[in-house]
Amino acid sequence: MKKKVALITGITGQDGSYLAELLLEKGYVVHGLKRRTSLFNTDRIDHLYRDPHDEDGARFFLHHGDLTDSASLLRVIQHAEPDEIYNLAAQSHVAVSFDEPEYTANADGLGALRILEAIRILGMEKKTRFYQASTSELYGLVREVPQRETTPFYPRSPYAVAKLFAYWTTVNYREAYGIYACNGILFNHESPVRGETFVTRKITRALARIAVGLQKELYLGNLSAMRDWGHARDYVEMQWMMLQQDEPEDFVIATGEQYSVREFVQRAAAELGVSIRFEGRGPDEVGIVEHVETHEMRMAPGDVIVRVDPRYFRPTEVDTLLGDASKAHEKLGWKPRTSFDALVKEMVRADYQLARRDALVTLAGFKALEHHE
Ligand code: NDP
Ligand code: GDR
Repeated sequence: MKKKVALITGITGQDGSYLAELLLEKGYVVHGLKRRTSLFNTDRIDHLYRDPHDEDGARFFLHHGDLTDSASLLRVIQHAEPDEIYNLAAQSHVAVSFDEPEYTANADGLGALRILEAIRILGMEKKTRFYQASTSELYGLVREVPQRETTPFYPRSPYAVAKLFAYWTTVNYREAYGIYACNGILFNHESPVRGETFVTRKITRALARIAVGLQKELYLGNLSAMRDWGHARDYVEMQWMMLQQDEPEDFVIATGEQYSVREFVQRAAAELGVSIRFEGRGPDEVGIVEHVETHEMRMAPGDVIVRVDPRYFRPTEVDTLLGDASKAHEKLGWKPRTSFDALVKEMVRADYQLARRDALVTLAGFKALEHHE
């Protein structure tokens, strides 16, 4: 039987790496679109890559291209002839989208349109299925709790406005041209390979580095923001499931549980055996170490290790998000497998290993060098 072929944009990102792994496990031929960068950007997928010179039957291919460059998209889609396209590429940082609104609109909004147009221009409307990485940020200023597929949208950032354009373009191309095109409205999902500037990873990485003595404090923005956090590994499975149905539909993917940024900090610290209490309000709030269980930690009761820096406040904030994924559960039998506690534990453990390695190199390594001289 002919192997299914998938094209993943954003393959070098968090979700791209988990999805590529899943599709390769399922026997797919996987093509990925990657940007040209001055430094290597394939850390997350290096373990999947096989040099085509070394092996017959390689099933994983990378192509240079960019969502802002129609010609590159046309070329790659024409070459790969994919049965499924997963459009995961985006300037995905909400705060950065306030600094780069035009670029964000171009990549995140028009990017989806360019791919859908390429499918049309190449006459692949009946062959190629399309997944659009839509987001809970579409709900923004929430009008209903919890948020589901029918909840009205109210985007609160250039990122969310761009994603709104892509959402409706996907719906329109489905209705106008009969393309099998779906939106996955995914709530926040994290993992040990989450980008280091998103709040969960920023927290687990910083606490781990404070624990080994590489850093003193962690600066955060709005500690009261509430999010519905799941695990990326569980969510990419749903991206695939959405493209295997008889009819294309849009689905919310979420855990149905909500925590604040402050609670995430406390849970992550607890994983290291440290309890933290918060004192003060607004920009003056601080996180203070209350108790430390093990001698290994470079922290002591009374240490202030978390501070608020208003630089991280957003011009318009999304205060609270909570998803209702019952449609995905009822129609596709999907349920998240990883609990909040298990997610935090996995992230903290991974970052603690990295921090210990860095500490060894930075502290012990330099000492060894000095000794040598
Ligand atoms: P990441 O930021 O980790 O990955 C984004 C990917 O897009 C990277 O591979 C990046 O390449 C690539 N990219 C960025 N700009 C361009 C461009 N102009 N052309 C081609 N590629 C580009 O995001 P995630 O994996 O977390 O998210 C995947 C998708 O899902 C995104 O569209 C995001 O907006 C959306 N989403 C994410 C959620 C989450 O909680 N993670 C929730 C809901 C939606 P490079 O490596 O070179 O930077
Ligand atoms: P979000 O994720 O904006 O929800 O978008 P992020 O982790 O950046 O922020 C979550 C909440 O935490 C607050 N916050 C901070 N955020 C960051 N990044 N850094 C801080 O120091 C900080 N302090 C507090 C934020 O204000 C916010 O309320 C993510 C991205 O993956 C999007 O691409 C995706 O669409 C949505 O999730 C669903």
